[in-house]
Amino acid sequence: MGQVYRLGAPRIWGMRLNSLAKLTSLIAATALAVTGLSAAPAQASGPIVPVPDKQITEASVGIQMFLWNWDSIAKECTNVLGPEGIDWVQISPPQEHITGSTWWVHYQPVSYKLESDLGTRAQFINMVHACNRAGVQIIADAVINHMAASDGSGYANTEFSRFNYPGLYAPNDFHANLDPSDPHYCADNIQDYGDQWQVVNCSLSGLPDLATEKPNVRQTIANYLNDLIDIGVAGFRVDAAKHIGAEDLSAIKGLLHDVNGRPPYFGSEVIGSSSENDAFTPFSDVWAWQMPTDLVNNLPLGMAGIYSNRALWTETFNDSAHTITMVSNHDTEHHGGALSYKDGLTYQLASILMLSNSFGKPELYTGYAFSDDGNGSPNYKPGSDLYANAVCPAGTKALKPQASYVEGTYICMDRWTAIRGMIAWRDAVGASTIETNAKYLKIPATGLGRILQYNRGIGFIAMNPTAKALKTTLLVHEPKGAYCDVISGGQKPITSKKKCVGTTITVSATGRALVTVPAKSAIAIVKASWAKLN
Ligand code: AAO
Repeated sequence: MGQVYRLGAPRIWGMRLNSLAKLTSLIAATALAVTGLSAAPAQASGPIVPVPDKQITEASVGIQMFLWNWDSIAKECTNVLGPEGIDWVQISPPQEHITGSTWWVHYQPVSYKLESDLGTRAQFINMVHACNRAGVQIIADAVINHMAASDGSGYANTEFSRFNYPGLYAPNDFHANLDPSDPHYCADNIQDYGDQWQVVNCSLSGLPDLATEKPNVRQTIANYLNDLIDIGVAGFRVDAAKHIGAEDLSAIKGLLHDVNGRPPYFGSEVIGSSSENDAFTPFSDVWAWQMPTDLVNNLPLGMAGIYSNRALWTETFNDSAHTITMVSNHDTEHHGGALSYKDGLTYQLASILMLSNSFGKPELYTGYAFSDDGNGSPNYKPGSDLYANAVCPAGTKALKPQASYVEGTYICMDRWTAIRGMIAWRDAVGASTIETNAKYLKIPATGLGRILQYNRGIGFIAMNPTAKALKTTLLVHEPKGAYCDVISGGQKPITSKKKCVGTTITVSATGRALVTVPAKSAIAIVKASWAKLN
């Protein structure tokens, strides 16, 4: 993690490779616009700008950047995400969608053209290349369980009807139109989520369910995903994976091109218990669905509820090596059931807690300020049919959660000082686990007013969920010296004049420090030259 791939762009025939890449992209974009993108792209020797050659592990940090347009993500990768050590970005679905101003139009595909209100194919390619150059992998949200629930003309003018997508799918490629004697035939919506047959064969909320057991359907989906891989996408968040089913999804994965000599990364969206997710872990990661609920129910009340009976999250979830931890995602933020930017410092603290824990692969979430769930982003300009570039809060307002945001402003939590500091902290502690010896791990016994603290080898953290700063002496178990707190000091907590940017924490020869842990926040130190003064 944290490796930044800043290869100077090599020259070919006196032309910088990135200029050549743009030119090639444009030619490819034109060709695909003409062909309508239905043919399987040939396995190239690899994308023009290679995918950063690293795997997503527990030492990695990812972020979902919900409804950021491609140009804005490209800039953020170069200026912020790459330099601060973000390893992967989950982007919104890139394919053509139904028209409309709600955010969820993106979850109703009408073709696999990379033309959406988030950007053109050329802009998409440019983003992937910019992020790859910055060392940030792109994980695309792949909506492949279903198509659109209506008839009409799509964002890029593709004419479609609910069960007919010229060049891609005919009516009998959907479960609802199979012969009634077919074991996969289902013309209804899912009525009972406890019935696995319905979950896989019937429709999710009226969205026409693709017959992913059919070889031609699998191949059409694979052609789309291979197109993304050939551009330089590292992997996929598979939308509604639960409704595709593990058998069909792993078969589709088997049709995909390799990324850096390995199968592409897969994260399967299977909302529910760990046992429901078990079927997907042989070939993909899954999310820790109980975590947002735990955090929203317990964190505002104190650390005890989260940690006391949960043995550091390992009981409820799938194994750490296959679990993506989360505070929120676009569904929970909009439909409810999780902490969000509206919870200010508590939301930030939940993200700090997630980043500090050795369990799972953390994924941060950042979107835009909204007042009405259904209306989508106010950043969407109906006249232009496009998302404007993401605008983050300006100046010092960009550095921490704000009490309120103008509607449509992007939250940009990747720019918060504490989050930048914690990404660096996690990078430093790497794969080391939490010292569970009671000497190193202090779990609050009950309720408010107690600090959760633990040591992860070369790093120590203490978190205070209460609304009051707590001044106390803590046994941090780090060597004597002056440390610069990364929560208040960020990714580079030492100034050029060898002073702390934020709080200085002095550790005694016995490993103790008198600290003030700010309200709804934390202190975190690392035994490394970039964060320790002496
Ligand atoms: C829109 C309209 C609909 C309309 C539809 C078609 O809102 O009224 O019928 O168009 O015209 C997004 C939006 C939808 C939108 C859709 C299409 O969220 O509002 O529908 O685009 O435009 C289930 C799925 C899961 C899905 C989730 C929303 O399993 O895959 O519903 N998420 C993804 C995306 C999502 C997207 C789609 C899929 C569709 O992330 O953004 O929809 O592409 C239980 C079930 C879950 C179920 C949840 C929520 O979960 O088990 O399977 O998710 O309920 O309904 C505990 C329990 C767990 C429970 C959970 C939540 O964790 O253990 O079982 O609590 O209650």
